[in-house]
Amino acid sequence: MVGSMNSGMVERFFAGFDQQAGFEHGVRRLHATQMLATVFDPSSTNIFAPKGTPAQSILGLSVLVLGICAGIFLVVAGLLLYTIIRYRSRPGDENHEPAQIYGSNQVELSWTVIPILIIVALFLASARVIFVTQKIPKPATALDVVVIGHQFWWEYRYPKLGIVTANELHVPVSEPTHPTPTYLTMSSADTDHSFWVPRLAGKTDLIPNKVNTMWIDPEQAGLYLGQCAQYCGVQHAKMLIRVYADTPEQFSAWVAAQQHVALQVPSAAAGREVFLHNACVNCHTVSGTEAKGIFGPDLSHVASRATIASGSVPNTPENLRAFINNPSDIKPGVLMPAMHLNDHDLDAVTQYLSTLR
Ligand code: HEC
Ligand SMILES: [Cu+2]
Repeated sequence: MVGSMNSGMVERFFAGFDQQAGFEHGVRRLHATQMLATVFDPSSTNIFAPKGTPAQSILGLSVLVLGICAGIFLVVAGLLLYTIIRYRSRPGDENHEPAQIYGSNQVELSWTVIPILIIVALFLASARVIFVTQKIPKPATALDVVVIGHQFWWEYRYPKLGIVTANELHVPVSEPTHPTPTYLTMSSADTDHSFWVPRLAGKTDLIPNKVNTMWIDPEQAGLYLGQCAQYCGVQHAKMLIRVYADTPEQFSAWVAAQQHVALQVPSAAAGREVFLHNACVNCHTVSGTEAKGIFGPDLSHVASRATIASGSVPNTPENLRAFINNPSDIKPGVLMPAMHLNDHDLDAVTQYLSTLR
């Protein structure tokens, strides 16, 4: 079936799925034969390639459920096929009524009791995975991160480290011999969101006035992609998640850089003035300045992020400028207004933000 689809169709079909992975690998042209490769691409959001304990146990459960369902399918479809062939209408059957059967305790009991047993087994298996995942004691080496969902971006706070950042979550890789899982304490500033990084764990909803928790323990360094999995408004689709599992050295370097007060590069003084004299300061924080807004992402280290606007576009000077000029061009429905800066101010503020490493 796949082979008969023309490759243009396949490309268009997968262009959406591959948008995020595209940043890392350059734009790829997919052909029918590459389709499977894409599905199993390690950087994709493939639920069949878990790299963390919760995702691993969910996969185990999924395989069990899929196995049981496949068994049921084979039995039902097999009986159906057998009946269709064995009892099909044959020449000479026209004037002949089949035997009329009313009620059979044996058959009725079996088709009531067997499904109940199957449901109970599936229920117990699911409950076990949920309880085991939630019960695992939190090691003293665990990292705590507060996650706040916003329309349409993620706020990450590391209370013990004094770090506030957005959209790109950095966590240490968790070696089985020296587990350093990350515990996420989650809530929402506005509406319901859902944090889902399929290769690391299941979904957890972020609900206003309620605190939910989950943990992740990526066993391999690298980038894990995810997505807000609860429709939260117009730009829900561009509320992407990027989890960077850093080696211990990378992680301490990242922490040290984030703990620094935002740089004040002399050559960016003009852009800093533009930023500080516009409404930007009401919505954004830049540490060490009077910009203390909390409605939008913290920009103290915005240049250290690989993407802007919650993973929508790579963080290049062109994209940064285009976004500040008219955020809706990149993210229609975004809650940052177009600030109508003139070209000179736009260039200056872009240059300033590019220095905030
Ligand atoms: C009314 C509040 C508001 C004002 C004013 C505002 N912003 Fe924003 N800004 C936001 C919100 C909300 C976002 C998050 C957009 C998203 O990704 O959905 C954002 C995102 C950004 C981002 C992307 C950050 C990231 O990490 O993804 C940059 C850069 C930015 N704003 C710069 C500016 C500049 C420069 C100004 C002033 C010229 C400004 N903003 C004015 C609310 C505001
Ligand atoms: Cu959302």
